[in-house]
Amino acid sequence: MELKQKLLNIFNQFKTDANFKGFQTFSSGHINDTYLIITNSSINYVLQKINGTVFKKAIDVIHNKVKISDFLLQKGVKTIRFIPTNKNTFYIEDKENNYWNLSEFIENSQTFLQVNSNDIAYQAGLATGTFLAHTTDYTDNLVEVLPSFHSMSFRFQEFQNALTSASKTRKEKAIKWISLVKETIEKMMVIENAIQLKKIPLRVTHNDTKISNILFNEQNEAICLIDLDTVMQGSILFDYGDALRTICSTASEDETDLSLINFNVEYFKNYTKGFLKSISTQITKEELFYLPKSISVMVFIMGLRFLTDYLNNDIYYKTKYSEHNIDRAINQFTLLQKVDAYEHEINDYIKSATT
Ligand code: GN1
Ligand code: MG
Repeated sequence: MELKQKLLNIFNQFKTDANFKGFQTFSSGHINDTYLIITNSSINYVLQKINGTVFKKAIDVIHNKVKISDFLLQKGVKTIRFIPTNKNTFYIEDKENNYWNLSEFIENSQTFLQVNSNDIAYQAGLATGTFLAHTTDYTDNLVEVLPSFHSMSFRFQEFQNALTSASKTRKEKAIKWISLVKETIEKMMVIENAIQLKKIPLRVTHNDTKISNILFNEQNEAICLIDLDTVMQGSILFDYGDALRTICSTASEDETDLSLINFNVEYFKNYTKGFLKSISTQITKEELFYLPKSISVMVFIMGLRFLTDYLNNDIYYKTKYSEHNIDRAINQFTLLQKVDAYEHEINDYIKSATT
């Protein structure tokens, strides 16, 4: 069936007063398929197909999102609003067993793939901190839709499994980065170890705070976090580090010219300022202590995941060419070196901002 007809059919099963006029594809996500549905009414919509290979519990993903959205909306906090179906569920299952959900598109909004000003970095910090500050007292159950999502030991195990079955060609191509992972992994366990020792609490976290998942208005003020697919229990250190991973990189995740990749320390300071402002009353001393380390940990884990997918012949992330995953891994490992070079400045800034 033609895509337009398919989207129209799915859209019409949701409860709206609007008529489908057309659609646009959002292409920045690596997992799900997301479309802007343009209607004849004042509201347009975001229609999303959940990738069932990655998200085995697609219905739970949608339920988690709706629960968190309801919780925030009841508090008067701006977030995405989900639309029920004519059968009063929040998902449609199509003939190919894919699950779809619909939310309102927030008009006059924009997202960025990269940051280009201190103000945007600051606003992004406010948005992440605000989300975490408002979800910290959420007590209802959330399904762990992707178990061990940011667990370093789990990701390392997956990497080792991939190594045993990887093709010779791909292993050879990745040899330098495989060694880097093996040499660095122990150091990168620092946050997971602190969580296991119960030094770091688990809270509701977003788990995918890259800059393109933060919505801004036309004045470049942050509106809210979007892409609630991975909201589940986690550490705020994941969200802080993952956000800085994309906010401070001077190049996109897909950049292959490594000379363009650096760590923008001014964006780091501005993001941190906004983040700490919005979460100052909830963040613990221990969490503050581990904030600096979370940046390199999140950059590393993303490099590790891209590398693992390359060794697995690209079964997880969407790729546009055969070396795409290894290029992304090299990009992240290059960024890691840049982050390390700013270690002292990062430590000093966080210390001064919190004492
Ligand atoms: C994936 O699909 P998307 O673009 O929202 C991934 C994140 C990674 C991100 C890297 C469920 O997110 O963990 O940080 O790519 N999501 C999942 O860009 O694995
Ligand atoms: Mg995501």
